[in-house]
Amino acid sequence: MSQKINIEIARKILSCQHIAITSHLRPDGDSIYTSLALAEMLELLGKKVQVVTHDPLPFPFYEFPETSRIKIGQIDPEGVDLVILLECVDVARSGQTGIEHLPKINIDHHYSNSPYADLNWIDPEASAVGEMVFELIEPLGLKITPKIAEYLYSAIFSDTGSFQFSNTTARTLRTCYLLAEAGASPNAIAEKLLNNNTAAKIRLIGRVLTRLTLNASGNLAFLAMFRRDLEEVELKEVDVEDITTFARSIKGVEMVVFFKEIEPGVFRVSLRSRGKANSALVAESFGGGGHLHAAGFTVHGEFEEIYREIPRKIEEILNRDRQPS
Ligand SMILES: [Mn+2]
Repeated sequence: MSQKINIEIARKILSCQHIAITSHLRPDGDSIYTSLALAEMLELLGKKVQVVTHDPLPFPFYEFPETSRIKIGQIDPEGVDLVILLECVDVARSGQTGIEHLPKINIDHHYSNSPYADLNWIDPEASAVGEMVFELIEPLGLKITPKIAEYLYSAIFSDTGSFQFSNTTARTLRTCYLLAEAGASPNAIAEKLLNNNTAAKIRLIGRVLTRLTLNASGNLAFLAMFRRDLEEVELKEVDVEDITTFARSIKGVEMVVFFKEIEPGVFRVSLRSRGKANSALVAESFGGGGHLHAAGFTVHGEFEEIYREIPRKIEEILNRDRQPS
């Protein structure tokens, strides 16, 4: 199945001249580096290429020189004969508004049942969309250059949480083996993507971690971050993932509940879990949503009250979910 569709997609790409590549709102390492790899591949074929994302790139990606070719905003449809959408469940997810009339290819590794493009390649078994785009190199008649290798490896490294998440498979490692052989440096990429923090961010994490609490049974960890924390270390934004990772590494902890003050009286609650603890189920019961191991919701009210009520309710939901039915 996937064998055929990648060849069909390669054929379509070869027949086009001016190709726009876009990905989803709030771009991440996979969507950014897969876009760059694909752009590199298409330019080797002599295509005219634009890479566009609706939203600005998050830290640390905007600091890397190779990402400066990504245009933030809308695709310029003038002369474009093909749009490739990476990891977009529908066109709306790309934030692009002027591309309805253009031929489209949809490449995604998230399960979906809305094949909205002219060619749709959905492979939920792939760890990253970078792992899928790797499978276009050969049908496009290309060789893996060191640059393509670096970009695709970076995409996969990002989306697998440095090969730690459950999406990491033999196929992932085989792909990365071939990319490393073609010139991607596992050490240089890990250094670049992981060890690029500012001192301010580490101080902030330190402050937030001093507030860590656990419930009586030790399976739930709670963290809170207020706007004054960011102000005091002179930071605007911080990646929630980096903070919850520490709490999630505690032995016995199944779920981390991270309260982040958005404005006075409004908190975004991020849930990160492992094993059977269902983050989506908890988030949905508070009007939010997400995936099994990562979800979130928003609450309004005084922090003291929220911090008394929410943990108790989450415990109830998880206990109920564990009852054999
Ligand atoms: Mn991805």
